[in-house]
Amino acid sequence: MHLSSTLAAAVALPLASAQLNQLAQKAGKLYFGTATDTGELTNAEYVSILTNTKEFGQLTPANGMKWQFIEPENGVFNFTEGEIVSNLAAKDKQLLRCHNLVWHSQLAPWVTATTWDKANLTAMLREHVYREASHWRGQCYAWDVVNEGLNEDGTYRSDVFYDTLGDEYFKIAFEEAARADPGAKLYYNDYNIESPGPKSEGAKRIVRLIQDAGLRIDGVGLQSHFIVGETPTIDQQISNMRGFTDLGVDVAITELDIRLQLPADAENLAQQSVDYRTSVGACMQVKRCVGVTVWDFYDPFSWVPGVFAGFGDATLYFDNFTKHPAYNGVVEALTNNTKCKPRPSKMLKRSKPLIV
Ligand code: 9MR
Repeated sequence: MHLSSTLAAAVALPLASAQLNQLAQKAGKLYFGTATDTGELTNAEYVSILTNTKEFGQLTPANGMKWQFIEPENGVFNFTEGEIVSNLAAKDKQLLRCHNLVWHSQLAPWVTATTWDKANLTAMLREHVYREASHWRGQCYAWDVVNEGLNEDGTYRSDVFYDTLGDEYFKIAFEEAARADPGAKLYYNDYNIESPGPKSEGAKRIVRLIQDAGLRIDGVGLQSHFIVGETPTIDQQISNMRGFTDLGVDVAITELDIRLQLPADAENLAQQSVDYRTSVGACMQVKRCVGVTVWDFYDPFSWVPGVFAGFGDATLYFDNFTKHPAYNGVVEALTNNTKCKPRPSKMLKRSKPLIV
């Protein structure tokens, strides 16, 4: 190769070969990761990207650790489905976000079919959380201990756990998870808590509930299932994250995807790129935002088209494995915001001068 073309290639290399986990770690984050699911692992091209630790340093099983798989009958535990992704992560030394211990959805039918009282539901819940979390002891970087326990107005969601135990069920779940796996970071995880508002306030109330009970909560997971053109602004996302970190917990973007109204065109893909850059950029600006997880990275494996008619193309890779423009939006966020902007000092807000 001629020297000048070698040089040109070398100059072009950083962006062309930029890979997300590598860039995230270089910028001081713990990981850039993705959700994945067992049925997807027969696609060789998909798996080669999934297991490339320069691209993804963290995996979340999208389904395999949910109650319906783990305890399909009362007292009968089966970890096989969850182990497929946890073993894959271990093989390639990827961090594992474990998802989830308590959720109103994807429960085993017997849980909702049983009539519970406080005593027997407490015992059953303790057993479920302890057995599941201790099974993966030492393997989970983080556990989503309770998932989606809030209504949109910030009040607690009515479900089998809340209706019988009230907010006590959060404490039970966090207490057992901490006992079962002292090394795992324990998270509350939800959607629509990515900008300030009543639901985000509800999530803060949960953090304080656990802390005031003398129990451990380490983080809040911001799912971040967004719509192109409707993503909260970077300032909203940053101030929201700081609302949580001010309580002494970490935050993470745990399920990022940004769906567009099909068909994709130059305009909505360009906006999607801006929107991905905004969310990842917010995490970059907040020191205790530990990392970003996308809710799968390949359009055919996204949950979006099955749930939102007319919407899709929410991830970073198209059907043919070419990258969305949004991939570069993420790269820009990971490379341009490597330093955390200093926060305005609390001292400046003092009304009276400090007497020394
Ligand atoms: O990606 C998951 C999909 O395969 C399941 O069908 C769906 C069932 O509710 O759950 C999806 O994952 C959800 C996650 O567990 C919690 N937050 C919302 C996610 C998307 O629905």
